[in-house]
Amino acid sequence: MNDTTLRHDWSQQEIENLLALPFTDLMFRAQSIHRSRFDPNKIQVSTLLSIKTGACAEDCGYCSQSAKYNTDLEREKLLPLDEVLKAARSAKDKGATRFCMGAAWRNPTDKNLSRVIEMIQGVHELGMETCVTLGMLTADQALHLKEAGLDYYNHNLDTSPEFYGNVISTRTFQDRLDTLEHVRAQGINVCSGGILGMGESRADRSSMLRELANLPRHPESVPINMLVQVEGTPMFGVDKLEPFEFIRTIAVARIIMPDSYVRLSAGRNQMSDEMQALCFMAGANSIFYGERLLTTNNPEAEADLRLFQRLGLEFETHSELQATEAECGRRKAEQSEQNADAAAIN
Ligand code: SAM
Ligand code: DTB
Ligand code: SF4
Repeated sequence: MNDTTLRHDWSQQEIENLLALPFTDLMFRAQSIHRSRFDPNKIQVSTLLSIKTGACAEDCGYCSQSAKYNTDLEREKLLPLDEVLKAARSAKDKGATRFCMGAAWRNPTDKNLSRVIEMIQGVHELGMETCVTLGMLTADQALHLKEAGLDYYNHNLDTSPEFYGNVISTRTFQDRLDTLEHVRAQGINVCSGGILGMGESRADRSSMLRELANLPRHPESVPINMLVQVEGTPMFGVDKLEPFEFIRTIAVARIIMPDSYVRLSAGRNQMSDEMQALCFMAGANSIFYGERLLTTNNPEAEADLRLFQRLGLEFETHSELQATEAECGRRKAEQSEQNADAAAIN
């Protein structure tokens, strides 16, 4: 077995050992793996849009959109199709290759899902990849999304199973795994990661990464969010995570999920340029681009362009993205076959 074999049997200790490596050793390992799989100077770019904002029934302790907390947020009903397509066109013109639509739902109703399906089809026709994040899905709803041509479904594990109860009480960790299973069963690409800086321990960060890497197939996209502290939520004012610990976690995600895009997700607006550069060196190769995430601010597009220019980084084009996805998919399929053969022999 070499450093780039896709493994699904990581132990907690192995991951904690990686996180504890001397920083330069960890970065070197992550960067070496990154270079063996990806062009290290290309970054995949997605743009986010909140298609339904606020008044969510869940109690996620970090979230501005939960109806349980008083967060000074304007609620919005599901956006009309033309408004969504206008935003997608503008994102495409600015160089985004994927358009991600987020809705503050515990789960979509079938009626709402059909409206989202029109959005997915419209964005797809513009020549962009599509991603939606709508909360929990049934197997049947995942099938409808697949039939609509959805490329990615985002559903984060958020944190470790051990820390989960400190963050959310209205749905379980297992609920999340079930939704991911429905998405995977339909052959939709999985986007799943979590949030750091919620007061969790290093053991929790290891455990979350272990859960992600030990899924039957690694998520194609792994967003690592730094908590954006929102006034009025229970997580507001929690001790900030040490920046190097965040970078280490990105590096370990890169090492244990070598064929996945690792997204430096929420929280970039609170990071220095130097910290972001270290995240890219640690193997992050995807970002959200555009002034707004869902309800909070992201760096200005101009500022990102300047940073990219200073670092010699380029946006990955649509055709480059598709070629990389095909290559990563081929390796994953090959590996699954090898794993099945090995299991049959044992
Ligand atoms: N309601 C859907 C759900 O929870 O699955 C979709 C939208 S939800 C906002 C998507 C993800 O954004 C969450 O799972 C969480 O990981 C991330 N997120 C939300 N608020 C955040 C914050 N304040 N800081 C960092 N990440 C956040
Ligand atoms: C993900 O992991 N991060 C994005 C996306 N998936 C949907 C959301 C970040 C939200 C940050 C807080 C906000 O803007 O409300
Ligand atoms: Fe609702 Fe999603 Fe926010 Fe949780 S993270 S409160 S499910 S919008």
